[in-house]
Amino acid sequence: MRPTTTLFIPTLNEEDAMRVILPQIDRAWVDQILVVDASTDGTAAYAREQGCEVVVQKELGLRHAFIEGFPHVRGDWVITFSPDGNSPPRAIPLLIEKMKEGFDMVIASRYLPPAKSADDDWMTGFGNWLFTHSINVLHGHAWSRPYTDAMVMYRAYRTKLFYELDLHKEESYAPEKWFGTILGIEPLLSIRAAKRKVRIGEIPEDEPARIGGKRKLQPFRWGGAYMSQVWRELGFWK
Ligand SMILES: Nc1nc2c(ncn2[C@@H]2O[C@H](COP(=O)(O)OP(=O)(O)OP(=O)(O)O)[C@@H](O)[C@H]2O)c(=O)[nH]1
Ligand SMILES: [Mg+2]
Repeated sequence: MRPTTTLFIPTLNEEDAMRVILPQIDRAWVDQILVVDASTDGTAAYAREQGCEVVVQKELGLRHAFIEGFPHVRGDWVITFSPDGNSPPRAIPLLIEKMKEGFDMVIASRYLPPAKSADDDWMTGFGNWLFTHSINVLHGHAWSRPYTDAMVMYRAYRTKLFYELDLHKEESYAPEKWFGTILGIEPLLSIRAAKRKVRIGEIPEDEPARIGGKRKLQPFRWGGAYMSQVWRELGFWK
């Protein structure tokens, strides 16, 4: 039987962008579209109207969207997708094709030529470079086929990987407390996938600029907390 795929879309007030992006997604590409929503605008109503499943998030923060949403994922594979315009829908079938080659995770890299990010400023560009290379060097991914983008949300992976890497557990995210923030899951996913030596592939994909809405990224808090995670993982979690 062919593996099934869930498109996983976390949303925090992204109605403007969702109205542009959702119609570009061919429903035949995936088996389930799951929107995990924390919005106060019309995002959830629009997603329902478009036939998506909507889970309303209880605890705010990006990683809680994943922890609360994952039990609703039915696909063997999950594609995590930013609906703000940063994830071009055309890569959905390309990620699935690449997964069929036998990878556990395939990343839509913004930094694998010829891809480019139009959403980066100097700080996110430098930050993403620094984190990606720190993970490659410190977590042993440098010598095989290094990540070119360990930070991006847009990627496909075996749904079970989320649990195998203990990404559903509170203790995995402890450094966020020191910085008074709630993190995303991608850096830790990339670190632990490298530590476990799972099969990781990449395809190049551009990151267009965000459409409408507001940026939620907290560069300093997240930067500090992510860097703490990178170092903490040297000793924590085998
Ligand atoms: N459900 C849910 N979605 C969130 C939350 N925080 C952010 N998101 C969504 O996750 C996606 C990615 O957001 P972020 O990684 O925070 O980045 P961003 O705000 O787009 O910032 P840049 O892309 O760097 O400009 C966007 O669609 C957000 O709406 C949250 O607490 N809950
Ligand atoms: Mg974005």
